[in-house]
Amino acid sequence: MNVQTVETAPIEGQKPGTSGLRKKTAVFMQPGYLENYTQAIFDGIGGIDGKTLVVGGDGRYFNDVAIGTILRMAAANGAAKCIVGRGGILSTPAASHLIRKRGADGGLILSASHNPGGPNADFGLKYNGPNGGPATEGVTEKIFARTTEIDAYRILDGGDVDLDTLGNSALGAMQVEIVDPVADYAELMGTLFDFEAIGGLFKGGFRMAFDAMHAVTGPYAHEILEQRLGAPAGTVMNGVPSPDFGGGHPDPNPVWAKTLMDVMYADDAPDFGAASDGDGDRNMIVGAHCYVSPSDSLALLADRAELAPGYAVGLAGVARSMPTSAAADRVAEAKGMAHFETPTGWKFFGNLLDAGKVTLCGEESAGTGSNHVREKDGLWAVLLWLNILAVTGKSVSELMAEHWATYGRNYYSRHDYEAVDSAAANKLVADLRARLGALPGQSAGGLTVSGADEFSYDDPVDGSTSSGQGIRIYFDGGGRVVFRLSGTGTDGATLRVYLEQLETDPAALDKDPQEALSGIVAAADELAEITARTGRSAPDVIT
Ligand code: G16
Repeated sequence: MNVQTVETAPIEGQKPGTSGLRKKTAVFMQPGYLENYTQAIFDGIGGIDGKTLVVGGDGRYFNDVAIGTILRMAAANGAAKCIVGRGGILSTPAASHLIRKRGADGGLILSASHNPGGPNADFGLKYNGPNGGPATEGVTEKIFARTTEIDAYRILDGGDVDLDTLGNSALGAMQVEIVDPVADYAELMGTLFDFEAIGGLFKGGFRMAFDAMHAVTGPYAHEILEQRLGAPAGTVMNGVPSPDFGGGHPDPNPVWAKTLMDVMYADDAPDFGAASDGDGDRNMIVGAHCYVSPSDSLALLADRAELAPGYAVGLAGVARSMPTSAAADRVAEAKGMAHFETPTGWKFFGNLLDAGKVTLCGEESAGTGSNHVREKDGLWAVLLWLNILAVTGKSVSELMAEHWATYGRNYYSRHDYEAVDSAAANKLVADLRARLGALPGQSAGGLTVSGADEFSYDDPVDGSTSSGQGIRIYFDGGGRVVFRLSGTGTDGATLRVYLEQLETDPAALDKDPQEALSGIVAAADELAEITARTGRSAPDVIT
C-alpha cells in the first residue's frame, strides 16, 4: 500500500452549515467530493500526523463506503489511530463520549442528522474537536477556507478494513480499532441515572413506546431500555437501523413521528413515549395524550434534574438557543441559577460547558443535553425523564400541569416553510432587517410591536462575536416571533418562524398552542409578508 497524492481543485459549495457539511448523497458521491472535504478538515485542524480520531456514523446509505475512504485518507495523512464503531455505527452522543473517554484528538461523524437518507436523499460529515463537541466557529471557518484553496489530497492506494469485526488491525502504518458502539455509552448512562428505580417502574407495569425511527438509536435503546432496564420486548419500535431509515424522515416531531403520536393518543396509550432522530442526538417526549414541546422539556428537566443521581448536587446553570422559549429562564430565575442564551447550533454550548458555567443545555429543535458529553443526546433526555417519572410517581401530564402552575406557560410553536426559493427567502429576511428600526409601535395581527432586533452573541468565555443570528420581534403582552433561515437543509431555503407567548393566568394554561398563538401567527405573516413572498398559504411543518 502506498500513499498517493492526488491533485484536485476547490469544489464550489463546500461550506459547512449549522452542523458540518450536508448535501444530497449524490453530491457527496461525486469523485473527489468526500476526499476534498475530508482533506480540508485534516488541513483545517492543523494536520493529523500522530493523532487519534474517532470515526462513525448513523448507518445511512454511503456510510460504510465513506468510512473506508476516510480511513485510507487518515492513514495517508499520518494519523496514529482511528477508533471506529462496529459496522461504522456510532450515534452522535456516543461518538462524543468516545472522543472524551479515549482522550482522542477529535472525530469525524457521518450523518445528515434528522434529514432522510438514501441514494436520493441526504448525507453529511462533521468534525468534532477533542472536547467531543462540534467544531467551534473558528475551526469551522478554517475548514471552509481550506476547501476554497485545496489543491491535493492524500489517500492510500489500497487497503480495506473489516468494519464488522471487533479488535485491532493495521491500515498502512495506522492502527484501526473496531469497538462496540453501545457498550461505553450504556455504561455512562448507568452512572448518571437510577437504573434500579427506572427498572422498578417497568416491573410495576409502566408501559413505554420508544420509536427509533429505523435510525441509529435502535441498538442503544434495545440494550439500555429492554436489556438493562427490563422494559418488555417490543418497547422499542423500528429498532433496526436501515440505510434509508425505512424510507422515512427520521426527525422526532409530531409530524414525522406520527406512528408514535398515534400510539400515544390512542385510548389505551402507554404511560410514556419517546423518539430519537437519524444520529441519536434529538428527542421527542410525549406522555399519554400529552405532547411536551422541546422548550418545555428543557424547563422541566432543569427544574427536576436533581432527582437523578448524576445531577443530585444541583445544576451550575442552564443554556438555551435564542429561538427556544424562555421557559427554562423562568426556572433558572426562580432557583437562582445562571442562564444563557446562545445562537442556534450545539457548538455554541461547548465553551459554557467546558468552563463549568452550565450543566444543562437545550434547543427548540428537539435537542437536550448536559455536561456528560458535548453533543445533545436523545436517549439521555429519555432516561432523565424516566428517572423523574420513577422518583415522583407522577404522569407526564401531571408533571407538566404542575410545572405551568408554578412557572407559567410559554406557549410555543415553530412553523417551517421548506424548500422555499432561496432568493425569495433571503430577500424576506433582508427586507425585514432593513425595517427593524421602524417596527416598534406598529400594529399587526391586532398586536403592537414593542421592540425588534437581530440577535448577536458575545461568547462570555472566548470573547468571540457571532452576529446575524435571527430576527426577533416582541409584542406588548409578552409575545415574541423570531425569523431565521435553517442552516441544515439541502433543498432551497427553509424559513423557520418561532412563535411564543407567555401566559401566567392559572385559568388559561390549558389552551391549544396554535390557538394561544393565533395573534402572533397573524402578526408574523403581516410583518414579514410570508404568504405573499413565499407563495405558501400555510407552513409545511408545524411543531
Ligand atoms: C443541528 C444542530 C443543532 C441546531 C439545529 C438547527 O441539529 O446540531 O444544534 O439546533 O441544527 O437546525 P437549523 O439550522 O436547520 O434550524 P442536527 O440535529 O441537525 O445536528
